[in-house]
This record gives sequence, structure tokens and C-alpha cells, in this order.
Amino acid sequence: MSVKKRLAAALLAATALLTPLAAKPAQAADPGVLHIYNWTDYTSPDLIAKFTKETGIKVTIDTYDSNETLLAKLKAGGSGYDIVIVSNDFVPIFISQKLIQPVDAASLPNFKNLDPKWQARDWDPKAEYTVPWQWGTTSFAYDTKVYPGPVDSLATLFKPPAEFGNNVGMFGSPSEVISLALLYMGKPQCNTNPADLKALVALLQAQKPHVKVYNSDADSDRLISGETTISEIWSGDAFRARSQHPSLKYVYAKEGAIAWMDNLAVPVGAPDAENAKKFLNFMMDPQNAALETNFAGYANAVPGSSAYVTPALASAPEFNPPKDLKMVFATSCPAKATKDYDRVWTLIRQ
Ligand code: N2P
Repeated sequence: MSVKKRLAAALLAATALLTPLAAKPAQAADPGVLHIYNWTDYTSPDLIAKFTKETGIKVTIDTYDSNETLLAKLKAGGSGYDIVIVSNDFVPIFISQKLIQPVDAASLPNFKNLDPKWQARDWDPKAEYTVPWQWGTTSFAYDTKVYPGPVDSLATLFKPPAEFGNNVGMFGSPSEVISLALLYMGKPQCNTNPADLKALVALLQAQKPHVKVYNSDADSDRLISGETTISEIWSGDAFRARSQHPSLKYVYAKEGAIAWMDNLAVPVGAPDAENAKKFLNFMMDPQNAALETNFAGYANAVPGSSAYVTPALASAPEFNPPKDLKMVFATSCPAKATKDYDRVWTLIRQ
């Protein structure tokens, strides 16, 4: 073998070693069909129908309840999903664990439609991996017929007045419950301070007898049916719930609210990354972004979509956080804090 040939062979072998196995696209059971994995009640059927009509690409949707569930699913490998939706605080984790692949969102034709402030996001400054999906706030809603109020504090959720009985709803994931509890306590996010964690456990333990369910799925359905009369909830779900149960009220507490943005991403090994990118581009069209916003009740990153947002949503309190609200953006926690959170969660859930 000539030196040149040997060099080329060695290079080839080295490249093969460098290429992560997971980067090989999984074989889709149904090629050409786009497999989306999204949060529950978070994908507009009209949006999907429009995408299929315009592109001929069929879509399947599976759902999950939390970033933790999504993380576990992608870590297990071979999910077969082409698109997932990751909250801002989890994006750095998905990138560093090589669970989502570069998509060069900035090169997609509709990227220019994004509000410049959402083009460069802290968790993906060059838009290499993600496209904004929706953003909103996390707080709680309660039934004003059960408890007239006034309510101006997260204390009403964490130390519920007797009127709520044991009908409190809380989310089912450590990140969502602990971030709001720490906000109520006036303590830093991603907290590893032993005294703070002790107080956190005490707070959640004392609340627990009043909690009917820890579950992030169908939170609005339970408020609508009256199964819960007060519940941790995201702003859009609160809007949807109030539309069917007008005595519900979403609270902007004096301690503040957690704000977040969810982002479209393409898993490493996605069977159909090219069609996934078509969907990413599709979502940055103003009318399409509005379709999703009108369905789920959350803001998007495409200013041109405002013209298509329904008046009921555009004027809704859940959609318009007060100017003076203390918004704490969901914080990406280092591994040590996540471990502590898991310990707290195990204690609460056992
Ligand atoms: C809607 C899901 C909202 C996701 N049910 C919040 N990150």
C-alpha cells in the first residue's frame, strides 16, 4: 500500500471512530412520516393538518409530561423521534449529552421572522440547535368559587387554606415543583444549600397531605372537572381551563413567577432530519406560529403572528404578565443541584 493510500485508510478509520454511533439515523418504521414527541396538549391539530397539506409529509405525535421524561427517553436511545420540544433550562443538558443535533436554524429561510431577542437565546446563542416554540409562565390557578381570595402569594398554593381541602394539584416533575417552591421561599434556584433544602423538604412535606395528585398531564382537565380546586399550572393551560370554567383564576404572585421558553429540536439519530428541518422552518411562519399560540395559549417568538391571535387570547391575563411581575427565567442547574433535587423529590414522593 502506498504511503498516500495508507494515510487515507488510517484517516478513514480514525473518522469512523470519531463518529458517534448514535449519530447514525435510526431506521424509521414508516419512512417519510415525521415523528414528533411533544408535551401533552401542546400541538395544534390544525397546525399539523396544514403542514401535511402543504408538504405532503404525514405526522405522528406522542406526548410526555416533563423534561425529565423526555431526557430519559432520548438517553435510552433509538426513540425514532424526528422532533422534540425542550425547555430552555434543559437545552444545555441535551446539547452536552449529545442528545440533539445541530440544525443551523439561523440558515432556515423563515429565521428572519423571529423577534431578534429570541434569535440569540442564552441557551443557544447562535441558534445552532433549536428554534423557539412557545413561551409562558408557571404559577398556579384556583377556583374563586371555592375560595374567594384575595390571593397575591404563592403561599396559597404551598400552604393552602382549609377551603381547598385535599384538592391541590402539583406538577409531577422535580424541576417544576422545586423551582416554584424555591421562588416562594425567596431562595436561589439550583439550590444546594443544605439549610435551604431542609426547609424546602419541610415545606413540601407539609403541603403533601393536601395534594391530590402530582401530575403535569391534564392539569387543566382536573381543574375544569373540580377534581382539583387549586393547582400548579402553566399560563396557557390556565387560559384553556378558564375558558371552560370561568371561576378559575391564574395568579401572578408577589414572589413572582417562573418564565420559560420551549424549543424545537432534532434528536441525534432522528430518522428524518431533513423533514424535521422543514417543520422547524414552517413554525417560524407568522400564521403557523399563531395557529399554535391560539391552540395552546402561549406566546411565540414570531412578532408577525400577533395579527392572527384571537382577541380572547390577546387580551387574556394569562397571556399578558403584568409589567412589574418578577419573572425568574427557568435556570439550567448543574449536575450537583439536579442530584439534590432528585433526592428531595424521592423524599416527597415516597
Ligand atoms: C402544555 C405544556 C406546556 C409546557 N400542556 C410547559 N413547558
